[in-house]
Amino acid sequence: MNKCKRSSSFFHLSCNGLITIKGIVSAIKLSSNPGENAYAILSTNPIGARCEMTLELGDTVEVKDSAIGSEVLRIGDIKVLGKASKAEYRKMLNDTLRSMGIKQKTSKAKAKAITQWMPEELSKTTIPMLNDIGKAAAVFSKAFVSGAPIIIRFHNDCDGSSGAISIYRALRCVSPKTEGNIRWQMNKSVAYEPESAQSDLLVFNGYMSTEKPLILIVDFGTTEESINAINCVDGKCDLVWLDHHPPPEKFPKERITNYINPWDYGGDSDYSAGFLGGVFAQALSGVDVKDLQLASLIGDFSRHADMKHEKAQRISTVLDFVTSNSTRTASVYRIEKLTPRYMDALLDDNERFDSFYRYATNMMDDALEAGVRTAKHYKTKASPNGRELAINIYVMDFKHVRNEAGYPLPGRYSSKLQAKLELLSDGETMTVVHYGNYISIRMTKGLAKEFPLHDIVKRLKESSEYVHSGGGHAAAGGIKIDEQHAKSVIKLLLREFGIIDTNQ
Ligand SMILES: [Mn+2]
Repeated sequence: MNKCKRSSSFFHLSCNGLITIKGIVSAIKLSSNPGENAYAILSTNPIGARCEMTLELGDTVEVKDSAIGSEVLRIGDIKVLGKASKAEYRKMLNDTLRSMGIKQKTSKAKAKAITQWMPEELSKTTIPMLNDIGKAAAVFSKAFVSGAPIIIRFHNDCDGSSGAISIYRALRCVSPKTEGNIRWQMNKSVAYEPESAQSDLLVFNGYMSTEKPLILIVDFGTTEESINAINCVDGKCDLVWLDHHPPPEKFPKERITNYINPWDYGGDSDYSAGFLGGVFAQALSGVDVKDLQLASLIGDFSRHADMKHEKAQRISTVLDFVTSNSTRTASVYRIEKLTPRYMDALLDDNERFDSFYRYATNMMDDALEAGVRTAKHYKTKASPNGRELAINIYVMDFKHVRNEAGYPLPGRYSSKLQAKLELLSDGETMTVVHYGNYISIRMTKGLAKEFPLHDIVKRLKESSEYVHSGGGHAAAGGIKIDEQHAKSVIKLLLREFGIIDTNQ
């Protein structure tokens, strides 16, 4: 189902009549025992293996074709020919990228294949982006084919994971025989945290590589809270960032090797990060990931979402479920390590996929029912800019739906509950779900236009010491508060909308 171009490799006939392939040692995963080192050998048929002899970075080697694919290269399988010059290395890198069909410039035909099926607004944002996506894909590909360590951090939701799976599929097409030195890390925080940056650098310390290590971030981190982490990795690796959250003024884009955000190309947050990840994946390999792109729009409640697309809708539910899943879930649905490989296999296994879908749907339906039943409903009016708005505010305590399985998670649950409450209310609607030290807020677009979440958070921060920070999109986000003072913060929030008598 995933059409992709396989790479052709250039074999050489060496003087003793054996078919060999020439390559350059481009990365070494160091082990405390050098005999256990793992090598990446850059060639038009990239090799990843351990070796009976110790190799050095930059060694030009000749490997017997018959040994390619084996875990350990035996002494007779490989010969060191000498050190590669810079020019030889560059040539090998470029030949490799070319043989895999990776180009920095997106051809007209490729641009057409990427965009022609898209809804007009999404394609309008995508077209001016393709140049920079191509550059980012080239930076990424160089690290990938040369085996430099790469850490891919994706947000733990449908949007982030659909982006990651798309990229995983693209890489499987680019290089079916080696996965490079990639680590996939689901990121639970909305920021790129300094601790994560430290841990990434620690991983990189375990490698030597001709190309810089690389961090790829998908669907989170565009917030001032990431600045420390950006400072921490600055200059030590390349940073490729695919996100769609609105960039705050002080966000240091210029320090990020390739920062791609639809906001900079005439789009907005309704252009989901999974959709963007899909475009990136297509730039890498031409792989078809439309289902995942459509699922990401549904998962992130984008206005471009096609809710009638059944397959995408199901994918979105299952990805939402597995990314929220906790180890306390019933054993059949328990997930130990959530990687794109695991998720891709799940999406491909019809029977398991259906069973996950039904389980998740039932749990969500029960939780929504409990939400509608227990939410407190306040009605109010506001006239911003002379326009009268009827406003419904629903306040709900997440304890009524929290369960052993950890599904649904409060953030996405708030979005679903908002959608349900919108249908039950006249006028504009806001859903406020509180749990622990967090208040999650969702609004209709009309309400968010007049009262963007950032403004609400700012005003609450000014009037209460219990409000620590807040963020997200204009119509969806959250506030971090003092756990003991949730009620008083909600009271203040309601007061902002003229609701005084709250019995909160
Ligand atoms: Mn997203």
